Amino acid sequence: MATKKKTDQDLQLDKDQLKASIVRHLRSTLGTSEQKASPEAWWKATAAAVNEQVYERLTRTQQTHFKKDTRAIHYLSAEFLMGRLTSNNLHNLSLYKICEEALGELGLELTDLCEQEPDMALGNGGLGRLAACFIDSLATLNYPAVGYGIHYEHGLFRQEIQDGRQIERPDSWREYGNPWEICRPESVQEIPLYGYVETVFGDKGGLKKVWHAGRKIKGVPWDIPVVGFGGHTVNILRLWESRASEFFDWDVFNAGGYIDSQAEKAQAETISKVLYPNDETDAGKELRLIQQYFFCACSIKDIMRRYKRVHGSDFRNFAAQIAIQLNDTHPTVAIPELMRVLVDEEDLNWDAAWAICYQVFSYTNHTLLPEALEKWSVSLFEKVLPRHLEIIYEINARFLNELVEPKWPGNDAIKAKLSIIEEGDVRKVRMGNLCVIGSCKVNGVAEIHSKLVKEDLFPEYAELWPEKMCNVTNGVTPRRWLLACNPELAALYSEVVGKEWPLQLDKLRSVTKFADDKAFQQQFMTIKRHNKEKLVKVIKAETGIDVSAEAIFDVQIKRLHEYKRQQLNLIHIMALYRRLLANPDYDMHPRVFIFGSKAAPGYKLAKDIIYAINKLAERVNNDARIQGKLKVVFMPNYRVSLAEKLIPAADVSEQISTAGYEASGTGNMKMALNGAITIGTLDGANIEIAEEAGAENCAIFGLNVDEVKSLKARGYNPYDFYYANSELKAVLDWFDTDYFTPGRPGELASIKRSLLEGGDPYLTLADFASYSEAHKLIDTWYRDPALWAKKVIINSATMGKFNSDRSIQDYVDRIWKLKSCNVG
Ligand code: CBF
Repeated sequence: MATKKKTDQDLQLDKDQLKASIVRHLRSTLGTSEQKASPEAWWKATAAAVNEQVYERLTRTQQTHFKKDTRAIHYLSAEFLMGRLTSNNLHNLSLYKICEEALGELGLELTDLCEQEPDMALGNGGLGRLAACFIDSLATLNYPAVGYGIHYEHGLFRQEIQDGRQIERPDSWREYGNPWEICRPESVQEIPLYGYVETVFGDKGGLKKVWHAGRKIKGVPWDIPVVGFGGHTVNILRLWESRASEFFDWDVFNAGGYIDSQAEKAQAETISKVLYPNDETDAGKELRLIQQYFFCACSIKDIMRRYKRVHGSDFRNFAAQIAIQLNDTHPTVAIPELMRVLVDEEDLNWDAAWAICYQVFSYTNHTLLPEALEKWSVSLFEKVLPRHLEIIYEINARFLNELVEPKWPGNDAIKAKLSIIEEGDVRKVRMGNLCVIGSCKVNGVAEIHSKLVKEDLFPEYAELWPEKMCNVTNGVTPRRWLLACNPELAALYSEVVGKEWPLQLDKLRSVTKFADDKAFQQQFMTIKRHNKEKLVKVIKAETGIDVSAEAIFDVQIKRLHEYKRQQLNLIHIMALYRRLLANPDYDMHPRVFIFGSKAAPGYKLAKDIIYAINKLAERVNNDARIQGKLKVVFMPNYRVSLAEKLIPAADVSEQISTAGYEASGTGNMKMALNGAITIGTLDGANIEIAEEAGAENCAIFGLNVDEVKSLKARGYNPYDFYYANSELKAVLDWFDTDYFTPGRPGELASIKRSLLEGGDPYLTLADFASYSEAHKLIDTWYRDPALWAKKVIINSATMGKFNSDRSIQDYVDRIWKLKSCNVG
């Protein structure tokens, strides 16, 4: 019997209904009582009550999408850094206030319950968090979309700091269950691996390839509903968990081989066991390639299943219905996989299959770092995915013969460069090249980055296909990164510009007219002060360090990497410390430098930098001589939920990468939106932030992209800067002493070595003097409260461009060509 579609109004709950639902779930879902329930049980009961709403809307969305048979985007990403979902879902369903009141009547604080939720840390950093913002925006804008990824049992490691050093601990985000995910056994997929390829005669007379797999792995889907703001559309994020095809081998088990019978199960489950904690290199090669293939193959099967449900084996509509975005090179193997399915399983001829593939895929590049453009050895590919290697050879041969040869006749050097196969002692498959060749669009993530992708990384491809290369500047969801994390500022904005700003962030621009208004400045800065006071308590609780909200809160939060230059921040703090020791009256406003950062476990220098920051912190924070003018805080276990506390409290946003290395950055957008001034290089999205806010409202310093290139071309010698700047020299020499590591001289010397003997590849010393000047400027500005307030208000009010809804609309207009689908 057909049921009537429920409207948003039918679904809306009031406080009493929500309260009753929470209590009912506490008893019937959690099996406990109001008297006995732990905070965790209350949180889960609240989530269960909210899920009643979520599921109704999810079903409604899926039925509408099915009925309308709409074109959809399938966002393939090895990482989704979702963070916590409770507050986000409540806000997006317009239930936050109602829930706060309902729980209040039960004697509970919603914010305390939210703290019970472990972060879903299925990503390393910017790339994974971007994917999370994008699926939020897709649902908000009512676009049919599915996110596809891996259901890692352990997300990014939990970082502990012991004696200043990073210790990695496993992250078990779902050890006690996660109320936001739904297992979908009805959509399990089976994936082949290893084995060999046989050529046989096909039914239609010609030759046909058959892949005889050596092993099969089961992919079990877990769906995380993605609630759009307003609650109209609820899309899904589908994450695949690996399991053995057969639970275990009964014969072996019965014969007494209890351990052996479990071996295959353990091996299969390893595939989705851990997220690789390194976003810049390809470690654990075989497992990593299998991970990538596993989730891509499961996703392609899922896409096929859904398509065939409506269209059967008629693939003429496939490219019109299906768009697939490759989030970096990690899901590249989806291209040969779709070719394999179309040619080998669906019997399409090569040209027809390629015409489909080419229209379906597009690729986003997120970095120019050569080590991040993945390459897999041909022999590994041949072992794990023998049929895919053949397909890649075929794609490559056709590309070189049909496109490269006519354009550059006889030019073997260009052929070698553009080939998917890198020749050499170890032949390799270049996934970046495969992505560009197999995608109809290739985009970078900020204007400057896209320009460099086009001109420096893939210039010949851009010559072949000028219309293929484009830019989509990143963005962040203002729902999580302002409405939810900074409620006071959100309320102020709603009062001044109306309640639409979470959807139309551009509306904030009208606030610039109050940038000079004393009363508004006062309101804005009072909110910042409250956020800083809250952070003071968090810092004390997490680190034991006392800081004052009077000080400037100077924040650098991001993965630890030499190109992001935490070491520049570090040596500048050391220089300030020296100035204060030399002259206790050195004129500066008190400053708290706050870091949050994880280093890849195998990245020794990055871990040394964390150690140095902590050792510097111990010394500086306990030195009475400097009268509290300088404090250094390293916040352990940086993650999304911690970012939500740090960002609203930041006065200064450190965005100090070597120009040309940070593709975009998104922390820069979040901090500016929450009223911080960027101290930054002309890199990534900093350039566009400065354009929006006005360069005079940012502290821009250092070499620009062209200057970096020309200094490198001239031959950069860090010793020139070391000898020319006595303060810099003194700071670097400090690393050799035991000043920060009493009794253990030289423990920090690796940092100095990397900056001098190591050649300082990221030009830290070259930018030191101008960085130091920019900090002086910040200090001067801060001491003029009206000037500071004006600048931070302008920064916050002009970040409308960096709404991830705008990014998604750009993807839709420039790449995906979707139509929004009215669900509610
Ligand atoms: O585009 C999202 C982010 O991706 C990275 O984190 C990445 O993993 N390559 C970049 O480093 C960031 O610049 C970028 O904002």
